[in-house]
Amino acid sequence: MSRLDEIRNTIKTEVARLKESHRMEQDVFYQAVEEVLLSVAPLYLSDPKYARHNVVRRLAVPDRIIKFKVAWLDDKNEIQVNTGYRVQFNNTLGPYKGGLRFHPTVNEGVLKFLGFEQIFKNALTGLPIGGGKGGSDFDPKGRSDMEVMKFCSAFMTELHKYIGPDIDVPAGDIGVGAREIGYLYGEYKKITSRYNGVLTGKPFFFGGSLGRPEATGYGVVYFTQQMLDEMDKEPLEGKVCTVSGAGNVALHAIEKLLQLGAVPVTCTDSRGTLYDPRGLDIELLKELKLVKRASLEEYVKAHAEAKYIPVSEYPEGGHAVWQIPAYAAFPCATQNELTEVDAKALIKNGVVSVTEGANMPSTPEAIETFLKAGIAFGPAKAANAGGVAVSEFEMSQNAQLQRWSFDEVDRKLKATMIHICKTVVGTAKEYGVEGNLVDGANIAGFKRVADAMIAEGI
Ligand code: NDP
Ligand code: 2IT
Repeated sequence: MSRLDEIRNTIKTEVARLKESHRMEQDVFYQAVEEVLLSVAPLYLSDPKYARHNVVRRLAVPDRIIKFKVAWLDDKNEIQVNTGYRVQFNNTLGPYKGGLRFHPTVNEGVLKFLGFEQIFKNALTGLPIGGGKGGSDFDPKGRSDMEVMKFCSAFMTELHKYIGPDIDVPAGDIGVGAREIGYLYGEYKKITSRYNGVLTGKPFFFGGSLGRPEATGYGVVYFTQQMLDEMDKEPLEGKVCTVSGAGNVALHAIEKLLQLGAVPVTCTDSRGTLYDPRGLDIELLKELKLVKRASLEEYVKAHAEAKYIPVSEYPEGGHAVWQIPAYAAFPCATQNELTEVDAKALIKNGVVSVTEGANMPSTPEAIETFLKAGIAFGPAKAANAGGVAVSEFEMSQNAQLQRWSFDEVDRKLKATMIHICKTVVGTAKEYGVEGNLVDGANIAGFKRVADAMIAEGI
């Protein structure tokens, strides 16, 4: 083969790889779409108007996808280039609302799945917010504060054109916390000279809401308390719980579980699982993950009774965290992190409830396994809606130039989670799928958006 043919072959292989990865990118989006559409079949059966108005087609295509280049200078003065996105999915119920994710796995398909889920989650809160999501393939891990700041500034240089308090209001997600939101907001103000509620999850001293950092994790636990009550199961007090993730959602779920007298014994990061059978030391975890940004392995140095299981020792097709016996499980890391293998292990070990803190953490096979076994299963779009609900409270406070106390926010958050749980349980019953909160959440969220879309015309 000539050198020229060799080069052509390499190019062909690369194009095929790109094509395949583009196709696969969308898999996670269609996984989310299929789940919602299968759930809403009873609604379609009950009222032909949804088919007549072609609601599915109109909901499954985002209003627009904004994709842009983010060029920035790293600490070595070398030029780095990332891709930025904002998927403005649906604004029928209010301004586009949803987080920004900074993670190397971010691509259009991931953000479409997250934006699609966000429409129904936001609808379930009963608050006036539409659905959107954005982010970048930028990896904040190992980057200095200055590099994160420079990236955020470059990202906002483009994003500011498309957002606004009554247009689209981004917030945090994986890799985006108060630090990143602070830098993004600083740049937005510099460019626009506006001081408004364009982002939520802001640090408290420039307009953030008390209770927003805690909201998703606390909300997940409030939802679980209500779900167990509705399903006549024993409450969480004194019960062993397993949690995955070690970020914003996981740490605050662990904190609330400890406050209630439950015993959370695990958390995970991308490198491994930490298991402390006596119950986790939340102060140490916060110090390690939120301040030092260190590995969970460090925890064992202070608590010799704890065990660290690296990813290399995970079971085939599963994850160490879900092999540990628990009364209640809380997947709070990322999508598809709880597989059928994991679901079977949890059930074998007597799990009673599973609540999704992350977005779509359970695979479709795992969900089916839980539902068949009669496990109380709290789906993400209902159970983790506390974060976006308090984001909306932040928008309200900003619009009125007011500040609510932590207790007021927490009270409203709890009321919202109870309302969502009752709605989802009630909807499942009304549509003949009692106890199936996946269908209950999808039908209730879908119906609210679909009815409003129909009322708006084409
Ligand atoms: P953080 O960035 O604060 O934490 C994410 C955690 O998950 C980290 O411990 C991270 O480990 C781990 N993780 C991320 N990706 C992977 C992976 N591919 N494999 C294993 N572990 C991984 O994010 P959040 O806590 O904010 O978000 C967690 C989940 O909750 C996401 O699904 C998010 O969409 C969802 N969510 C977040 C809300 C919020 O308000 N923040 C609201 C509702 C849902 P490591 O540190 O090693 O990367
Ligand atoms: O997935 C989510 O709900 C979030 N990342 C929070 C979105 C928000 O706007 O607060």
